Amino acid sequence: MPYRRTTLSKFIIEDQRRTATPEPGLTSLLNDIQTACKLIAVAASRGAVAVVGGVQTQVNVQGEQQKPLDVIANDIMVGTCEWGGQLAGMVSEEMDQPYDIPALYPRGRYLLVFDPLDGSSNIDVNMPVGTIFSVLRCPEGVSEPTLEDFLQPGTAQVAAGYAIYGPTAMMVLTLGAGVHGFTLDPEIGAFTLTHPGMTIPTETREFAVNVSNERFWEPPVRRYVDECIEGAAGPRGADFNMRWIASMVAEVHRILVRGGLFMYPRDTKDITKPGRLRLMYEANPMAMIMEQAGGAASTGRRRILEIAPEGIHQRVPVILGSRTEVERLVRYHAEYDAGTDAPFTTPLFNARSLFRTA
Ligand code: AFP
Repeated sequence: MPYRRTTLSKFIIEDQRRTATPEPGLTSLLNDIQTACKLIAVAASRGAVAVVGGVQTQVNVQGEQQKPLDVIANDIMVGTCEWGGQLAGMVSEEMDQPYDIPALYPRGRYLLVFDPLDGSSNIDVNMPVGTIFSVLRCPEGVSEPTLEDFLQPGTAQVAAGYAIYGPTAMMVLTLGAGVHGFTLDPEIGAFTLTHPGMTIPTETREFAVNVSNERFWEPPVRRYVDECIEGAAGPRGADFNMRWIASMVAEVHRILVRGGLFMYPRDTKDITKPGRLRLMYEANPMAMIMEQAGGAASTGRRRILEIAPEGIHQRVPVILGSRTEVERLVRYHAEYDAGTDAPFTTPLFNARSLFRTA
């Protein structure tokens, strides 16, 4: 009976009743975020029939040329969440500096950090994109947050989640007690609980990485990918499958549903960037979701959630997904750093290790 379904709004209210430490205002903020995601879902679904003429795009703070939908999605997130009285400030991938809540609106006790449209290079080819968000507490007594007030580790997140705009629009959310998925029911315009208690299989035979960057990777990453590609004939003794959608939200969602490993590791392609993905509004929210679902998220050397941010647009290496595979990669990095990693050879990428080169 569809009217018996639990909507996201009902779920959040009931969750707050259950928790020993309710977060006043969080329900209202999360409802504003879901409204924004519904609006972005409509904008994304309209594609080329939505005349987006007149949308001013520019090269953003990331050095990336914005798509019109990047701008539209950012405007929707800001305009939907700024007025409710729950936020003291916002940070977006699309805005150089933190966004101050206009004086005409009351300020609240939370900070919202988000990537309004992740995977936007997929928009023109009609592939899945998404919105990623992270909710932090504004420091006690602060109503005019500075940039430094946003620089909190991922362990400080109150809530984290994403919306994925694919064949169906879904929201996946964690409030610190598990991960739950909600599917947008277009007939009633509500996200309804369809995936309660999502957990990631600890084992997997599927990995996702942009292999075109192989020559820029560190040896432990090459070792891991080489072994996956060697499959049953190699040290892993099993064949692996590979995926790469170039949309982190889609990769993470697939991993939540069936397990897997996703990584955008450190590479030397641009030595000024320690990774491609941003800590505050991509790595941290996804890392919280991974851990809450029984997975793991690491830079290869550090638990992502424990990193002390140095900048709101800071980039980090990201390795996340099924716990045993993340732990294997962490071990490979440790062995490499200690100079004890085993020699490995593979006909695919030639022989490379600390001990042999070819
Ligand atoms: P865009 O939002 O610029 O498309 O970047 C998406 C992303 O940050 C992440 O979602 C993908 O996993 C990754 O970049 C894809 O990077 P490559 O284009 O280098 O494969």
